[in-house]
Order: sequence, then structure tokens, then C-alpha cells
Amino acid sequence: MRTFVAALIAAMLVESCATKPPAASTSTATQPSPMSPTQQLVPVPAVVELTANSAFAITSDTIIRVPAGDSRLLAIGRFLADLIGLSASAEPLRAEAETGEAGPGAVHLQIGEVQESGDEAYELTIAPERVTIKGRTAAGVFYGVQTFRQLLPPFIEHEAVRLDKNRPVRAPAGRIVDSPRFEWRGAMLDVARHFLSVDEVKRYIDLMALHKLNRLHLHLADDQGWRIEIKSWPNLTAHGGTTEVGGGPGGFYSQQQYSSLVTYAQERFITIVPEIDMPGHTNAALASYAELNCTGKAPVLYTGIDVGFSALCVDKEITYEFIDDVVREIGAVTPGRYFHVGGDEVKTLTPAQYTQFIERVQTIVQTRGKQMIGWDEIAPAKLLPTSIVQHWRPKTTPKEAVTKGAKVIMSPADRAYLDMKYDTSTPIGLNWAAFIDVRRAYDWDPAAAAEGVPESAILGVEAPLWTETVGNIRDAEFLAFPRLAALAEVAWSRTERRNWDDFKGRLAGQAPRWTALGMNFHRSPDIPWRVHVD
Ligand code: NGO
Repeated sequence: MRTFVAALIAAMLVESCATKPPAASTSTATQPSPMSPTQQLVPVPAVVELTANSAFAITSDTIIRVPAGDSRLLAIGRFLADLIGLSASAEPLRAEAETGEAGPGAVHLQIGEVQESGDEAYELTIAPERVTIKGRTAAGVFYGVQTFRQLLPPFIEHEAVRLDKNRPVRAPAGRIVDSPRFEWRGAMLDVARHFLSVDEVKRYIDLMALHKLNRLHLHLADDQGWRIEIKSWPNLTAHGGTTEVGGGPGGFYSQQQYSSLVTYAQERFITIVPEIDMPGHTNAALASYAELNCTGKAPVLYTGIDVGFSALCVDKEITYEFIDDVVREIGAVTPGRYFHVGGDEVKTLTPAQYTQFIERVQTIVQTRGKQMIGWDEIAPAKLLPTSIVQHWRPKTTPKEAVTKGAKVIMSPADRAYLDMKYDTSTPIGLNWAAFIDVRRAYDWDPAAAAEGVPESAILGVEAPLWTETVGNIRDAEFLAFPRLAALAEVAWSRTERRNWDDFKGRLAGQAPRWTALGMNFHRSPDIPWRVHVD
């Protein structure tokens, strides 16, 4: 009876919500019609069957049920309870042996078979009496929770939200079955040009998780700064971490702080990929240790934005001892399988010196139990089939690496670089590769982006944010959003589900949630943004 009444009230509420006059738009475009549930979803799922005619209502009595003994699902349950303001209730989470037949008013998190293939697939079923979020693995359940989250009203994103019996939180009834197109759905933060604090990086991780991204590549060293503690080479941070572009104070992560980022990311199913750029982009290291220079003399710290002038001394043995220490220490605090060695823009070495260096570093990385990744300049080196090339130069192709069996991450600078300006009026950012408006970031197919690189060789997509002009997380959010959401859809959603006009509408629907999250997103004039509508 209680369920029936609740369902009836929920249905009436959904109905009344749907007949409310549309909210005013911030853009000059014509007034958008009321939002359909599907318009709340980015990236778009594979199969969506939702109705605005009935709904599940979350109240302070709602319980989240997880299988007993599954600590990962318990953690996801806690994440969901925090998100929807259930943490304040007496006992929001119940672990139980049988999750199938529990009573009404519950959200069930389960491991089980789903109709889509792959480890990250999930199935979300919302009925008036219960919600089931099922994944083949915990990662799938986590993504199902993110989709469920996007179907809830944006006000839940406010930190202080508390459930109120008189104001149920409703999710439209229906079913979603989903899985990602690519396994690598990445973002990169350059914390070397401008340092970002642990809390700022955690914030970026949170925003990535909302969009089902699963790799955070941290560019931890460049000419302007060394940002991670290396116990066997302490001057790297003591000296090399003390400044940044423009001469600010810089900073670095202790290994313990880095580990806290790794854990925070892991809890959101994101793998941290550390990068130490070499042999170029190394002025901060060269300034910290004279013996790494061929001249034996340390240069001064650098705070400009030129590239290509620095290189480790590839003919000295101590260089390889240094690299081995760095890979060993960072590798030991990085559970993920990858180590990125940079390899970009070396202008002071011969091609032979360069490829020999990369091949030797590849052996070090392999010996330390990691898979090597490098920017696309590494393609001519003798690569192991496990090595990965990150394509970034729009006019080149890493096809020779593909013939050696290497996989490719697609980050073409004229589509995926978040540090490019949106247009000529963008106050920060660069424009050497292109102006990248939202459509340009969205409307491309990774499988057609580099000649000779077929879809089977593509691991996925990554959006780098270089920080020459980015001073803090507010700037980062401004350049990243909405384009990172566009690139998340490029990486997650299959081609036949993607369409610019449809995406524009769904992106517009993110504005209330992003506003509730306090995000500093770029209000691109191309998008008919919605204002708060709950
Ligand atoms: C290039 C360069 C970086 C710059 C970035 C700016 C790569 C791989 N190397 O991308 O050092 O910061 O452009 O857009």
C-alpha cells in the first residue's frame, strides 16, 4: 500500500514537474522545451528506455543494499549515500547475502550478467518500487551509479543536501544498458607548468568520475618544475619544485600525498598514469643536479614557456641510474600498470641518439614492471608490442608504431587539447594547433583521425590540459568544460549514438548540475544552456 501511494505521489510529481513552464534560458536561443530524462545524460548510453510517467522516489527511508562481503560495492554504496544526502539517515546502507528479493524502497547494487559486453558494462533498472544497478564488475556498477546520478535533480549535488520527506528526490522509471566504446578514457593535467594542489587534483578527479573517465595522466615534470618527491634525489623537489611559469612558488607532492591521490582516484575507478618527461623538457631536473648535464654545470630554473631547449645527457651512465631510481620510486607508489616517459619535442639530439635513449628507457620501465607510454615522437624507436604511443601532432601519424603492435591513445592537439582557446575572445589558453569550439571537440571520430591507425589499434582518447596559461583549478575548469564532457562522449559512446544536435541539447541539460557543483564552465554561446529547473 505504502509503495502504491508513494508511486502515485511520485507519478503526480513527475507529471507536475513536466507541465511546469520551461525555465528561462541564459542564452539568446529560443526557449527550450521541458527536459526529457535522456537530455540529462552525458555521455549518451548505448540503450535508453525512460519514461517521464512514473518514477522512483528517494526519501530518508530509502535503503541502499549491497551484497555482504563485497567491499568495493559497499564503498560505491557509501558514495551514493553521500551523494543523495542519505548519510544523515540512521542506517542507509545494508549489506545482505541475497540482494534479489528485498523489500521496496531500496536501491540494489549487484554484480551479475548484463546484456552489453565488457568489464565496464552495466544495467540500470528504475521501477517505482526499486532501483537495480548491476555491473559485471564493480567498475560497471560505479558507472551505473553515475548514470543514476545524472537522472536525479541537480540540487543533490549541493554539499549540504539533506533528504526531506516532503521533497522526494525522483528518478524517472525505465532501463539503461550501457558499455564504453574505448577502454582508455583519459584526461591529463600538467601540474609542472603551474602546480595544482592535492585538493585541486581531487576536484578534477571528481569531475572526471561524473563523466565516466577512467585514466588521469599527471604530467609531473617539465622545464618549469619537478612535482613529485624522489627520496634518492631530494634536490629535484627541494630546488626543482620551487617555481613555475611566471615565477610563482610552484610546489610538489610528497610520495604520501601522491598515494592519497592514487587512492582517491582508485575509489572512483580512475587509474593514475604518472609522466616524467624525458630526455627533453627536463630543465628543472638539470637545474637540480649538475651531473645530469653534459657540461657538468647546472642551468638556472626556468619560468618561461619555450620548449625544446633542454635535454638530459644521454651519453652519461648516471643519467640512466637517475631514470631507474625515478621509475623505481614512482612505480612503487603507482599500482597502475603504466609509466609515461614523455619523449616529445627534443631538438638537441640526433635521431639516432634519441631512439637509442628511448629504447634504453623502455627496458628500464619494463624491468620495473610497467608498460611504457610516450608521445608520438617515440614511434620510430624499436617498441615493444606492450608500449603505447600517444598521438598528439595533428599532421603526423604514428602508423609505424602500429605495425610494431603498439597501441595508440588519441589526443590530436586540434581536437583534444583543452589548453587551446575556444575562439579569439577566450581570455586564457593557446592557439598554436587550432581554436577548438565545443563542436570541434565533439564532432570527430578517433578511428578516422590518424591515417593508417585503425580502430583496432586505438586504446582510446585522452584530453590533455597543459597549464602554461592555467594558474589554478578555476582556470582549469573553464578550459576543460564543456569540452571534457564532449571528449568523454567521444571516448565512451558508440558512433551511431553520437550526433551533434542531440549532444548540444544534452550538454545544455548539464548546466543546472554543473552550476550546483560550483563549476566554472565556459558558457559557450553555441549551446542553449538551461538554468536551474528542479
Ligand atoms: C605540446 C608540448 C607541450 C606544450 C603543449 C601546449 C606536447 C606533447 N608537448 O604538446 O610541452 O605544453 O604542446 O599546447
